[in-house]
Amino acid sequence: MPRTSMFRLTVVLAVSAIALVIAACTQVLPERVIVVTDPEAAAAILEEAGGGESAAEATPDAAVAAGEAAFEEDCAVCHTIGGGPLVGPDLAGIGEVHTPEWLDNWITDPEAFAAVDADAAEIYTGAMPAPDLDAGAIASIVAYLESTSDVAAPPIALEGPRGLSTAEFEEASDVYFNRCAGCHGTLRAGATGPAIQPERTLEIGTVGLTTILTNGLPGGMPAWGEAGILTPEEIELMANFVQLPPPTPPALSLDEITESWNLLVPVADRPTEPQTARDWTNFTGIILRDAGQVAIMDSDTYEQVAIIDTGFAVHILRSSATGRYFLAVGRDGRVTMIDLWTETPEIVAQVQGCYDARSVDGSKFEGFEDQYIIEGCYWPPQYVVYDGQTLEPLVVHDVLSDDIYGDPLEEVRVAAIVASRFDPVWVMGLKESGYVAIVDYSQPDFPLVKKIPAELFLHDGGWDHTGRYFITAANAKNKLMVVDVKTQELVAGVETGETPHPGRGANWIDPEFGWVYGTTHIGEGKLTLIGADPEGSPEHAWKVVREVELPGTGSLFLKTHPDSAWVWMDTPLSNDVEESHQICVYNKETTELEKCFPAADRGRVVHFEYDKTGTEVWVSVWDRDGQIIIYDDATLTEKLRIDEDWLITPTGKFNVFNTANDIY
Ligand code: DHE
Repeated sequence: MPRTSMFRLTVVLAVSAIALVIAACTQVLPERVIVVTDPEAAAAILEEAGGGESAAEATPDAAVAAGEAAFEEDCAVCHTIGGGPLVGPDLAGIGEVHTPEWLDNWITDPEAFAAVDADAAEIYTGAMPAPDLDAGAIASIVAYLESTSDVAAPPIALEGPRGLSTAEFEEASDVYFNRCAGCHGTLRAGATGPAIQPERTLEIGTVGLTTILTNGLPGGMPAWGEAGILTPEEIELMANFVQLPPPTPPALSLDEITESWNLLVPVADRPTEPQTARDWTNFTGIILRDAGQVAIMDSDTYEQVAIIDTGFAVHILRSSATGRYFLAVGRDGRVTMIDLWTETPEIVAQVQGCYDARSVDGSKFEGFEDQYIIEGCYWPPQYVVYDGQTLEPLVVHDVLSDDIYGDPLEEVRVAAIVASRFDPVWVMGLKESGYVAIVDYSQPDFPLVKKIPAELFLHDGGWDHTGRYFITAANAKNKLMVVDVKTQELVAGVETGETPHPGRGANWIDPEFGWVYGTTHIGEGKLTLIGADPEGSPEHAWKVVREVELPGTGSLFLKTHPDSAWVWMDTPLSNDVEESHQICVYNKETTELEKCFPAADRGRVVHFEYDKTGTEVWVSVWDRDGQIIIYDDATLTEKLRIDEDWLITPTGKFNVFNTANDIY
């Protein structure tokens, strides 16, 4: 029970407000709470949660000293005592608000305690984790908190942002575009990350925002400051910028897109057969993200065949249906078409259809190979269709609409796009509105012919093994959504774990469940397999059939090959440096994790691609001083490490044969 009601009210309000803000930051909604009034039930739940011990066995002074050390080690990242709020509230005087027993139960397991205690339920948001500490350590922290009861918390300053000069505003807009917009949205309305419009950010305040930007948050918000990516000055700038109303970037019309179109080599001037003696179908394109380049490698000889200046931060490569052209799309919305039939691969056309984009693909249906190209925009909310040989812009279509629940939107981003082999259609995920949309390229004007309600915040995804089902992550909803493109219906939404991120995913045959589709997760260390064999194993189709624990969170990509015994997985977004260097390999036959091993001493080890024969796996060391490591797939041993100056921030890799044929 509260000891000082006035004080309690102040602190609880502050705690609640900050806790709500944290919930907003991590997109964890306040839990729905059942208040248990039966003391025995409460005791049982707490017992199960490991709580219930309330006193340190050491002498009071020793307990306080031990508690202070434990607090510094485990709590001070989020809390101060008298230093003002960080990610969590200032705990000055908390001993006046709650009894030691209450604090002990709360620290031991906030979630379990919130289920049985009304005061805990009031402030529980899901943001505070149960610490990995034994009962004695928790009791000593409580003793320390009690000992600081006379420390006064400074008043919480809700000053609002400082004014920014035009130059500062522009600089902040650039940083936001490069670092933040992908997850939080151009208009900051949220998607993979939470909404960070002024109504939220003003509540968090400059100090809170600075702390979050510096230290990150559980669930995927990077520690921009700790990681050395943003300087303290940039963090201060961004903490102020995000409290101001977001600027709305302009539209981009078909005429403007056409103005940007640059046909460097007309079709008549291109070779009619390959001019290279190399097997160009076994070329692998490597994105050199921060160099604004794509390297083309000969995967037979490991030689670098060309370095192409594509421009700003290429995100993905896709191969045209015949494989002849690599299509690169940059964050700045520029599409680059690279011809692989020339003696040395070269750019034949470029165009900018968006200010911000992540996806591109070609037409793959029989009779339409290499005829059309689609680009999906993050901003403006539109897709653009181009001629498949020249990149001449043909049409622009708006995708802005209400979301699947009827709520109005100002921003809808085109996320993953796949090209069907069974129909003349592209299938794309519309992030904010939650629709899977189908574009028919056999019709004049390339209309969006169907919008299938799926789930909000669609992100990445790919085909099942048959190419009939499009499986896409609603990653902020922890689900994979499955759409039958033949019937144009949603067939399932499957909860797989915290923030699934399949990339294009991986398809293989499980010894017990038949065909499965796998995803790893950004938010937890787990490989999840869902049944993907509705004909051979209908009882397991689109259900979780296996979960395999992985050491380390922050996985982005997994990959396999029909002839491989393994599934390769990365964990580049782990906040643990060692884990961000590791590779984990799953054994398809034993259905167990075969091994995890460190692959590099720097950067982040990310994204896999096989060579055409499916016998070698290429992995990137994503660093200014980057590397490509090539493993023998049969033995899982390193075959070659390419460590050359031109390997600046290698990220995605795309083998022509595998990409053109959707082998993953
Ligand atoms: Fe990606 C795929 C969006 C961050 C490397 N990324 C995709 C796709 C989307 C997407 C929608 C699917 C395209 C398709 O299939 O048509 N990515 C986003 C983001 O919004 C996000 C979270 C933040 C951002 O601002 O971009 C983001 N992505 C990253 C990275 O940080 C990575 C590792 C490096 C980078 O370039 O920024 C990265 N994304 C990739 C790669 C793919 C990808 C390599 C393709 C995987 C494949 O095998 O197909």
